[in-house]
Amino acid sequence: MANQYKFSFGPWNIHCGADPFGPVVRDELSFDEKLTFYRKLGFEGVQFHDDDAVPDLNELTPQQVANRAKAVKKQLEDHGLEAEFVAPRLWEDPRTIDGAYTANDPQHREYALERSRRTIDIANALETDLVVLWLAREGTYIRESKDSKKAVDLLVQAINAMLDYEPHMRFAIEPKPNEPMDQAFIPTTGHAIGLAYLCNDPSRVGVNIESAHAILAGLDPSDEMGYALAHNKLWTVHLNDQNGLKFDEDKTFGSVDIRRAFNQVRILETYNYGQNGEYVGLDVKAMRTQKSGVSSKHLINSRRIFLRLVDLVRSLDEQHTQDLIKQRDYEELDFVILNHLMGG
Ligand code: 3MF
Ligand code: MG
Repeated sequence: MANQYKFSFGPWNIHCGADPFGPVVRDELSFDEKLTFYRKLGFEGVQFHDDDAVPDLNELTPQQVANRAKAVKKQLEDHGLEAEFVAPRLWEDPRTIDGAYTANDPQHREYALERSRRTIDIANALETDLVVLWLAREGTYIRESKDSKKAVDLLVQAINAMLDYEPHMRFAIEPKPNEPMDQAFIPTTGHAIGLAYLCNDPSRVGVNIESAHAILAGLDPSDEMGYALAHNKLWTVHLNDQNGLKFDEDKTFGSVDIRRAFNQVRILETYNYGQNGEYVGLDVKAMRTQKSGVSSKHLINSRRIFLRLVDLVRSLDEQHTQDLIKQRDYEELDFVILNHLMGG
């Protein structure tokens, strides 16, 4: 049976184009307006930051947070959508300036944990069993400011506390080597999976692999996916593209290196990614130059490119490929792949 893929994105992927050097350039859409886009664009899963679901949650009691999240669950149902995951937004509060779970101030670490408990409550109310941990500020601007051995111990303690808090929840770490930090403590898939095995219930700790994050670490995203698949820990993906080592660009999937994108789709397809309900998540950003009204093309195009690449994976002459591997004729294999990608 050929794989059927389900697609997801987060409300932050429809945005008004502000960057660190300039203000918004497009109309801001409300959360409810954004929800109307999903089905139209071919998506059924919504990825959430905790405060995408419950704005200003720090001002609310845990019961109020859960009640508001339940109302969002109803909103999703009205649109024929489901929540894929919820992620704690641990990088904007003054108490996470020096990191969240690895902050040097114990009160700030306690804030991060309490906030994460609310994230888990929201995930329960939205009826998803997946929390994504993008460890945005768990790292350093200068090496001497934190102890990297202690940082790993603190991350394990924090994840253990979350595992204890909700015995059904799974946690997918989203590694990224830099930005906003100079050096992140969990920069790659290998680091994330190593961390998973240090936790009390490794079967509930996996990864979310983002193409651009792997590229920023100088790695091939499809190899990172293969590594996670070998550990049964690839629970979601953030597909996009990245043009070299610069700021995190979140470009349309395949737009920089179509062969690199092909190989990501190929490994997902080969190992039946999605068979346990995993989504194809697209963490892409529209260019600042795009006008209001046409600012969701990056999403529709990323999905189209993914599906075109699925067709190319399926139509590749596997027998021929295997014969060339047997003969060790990798020059010819190189040509066969390029020719296939060029429609040959
Ligand atoms: C940063 C990211 C984040 C995460 C998101 C969900 C804003 O580079 O990729 O997107 O994906 O926070 O975990
Ligand atoms: Mg991401």
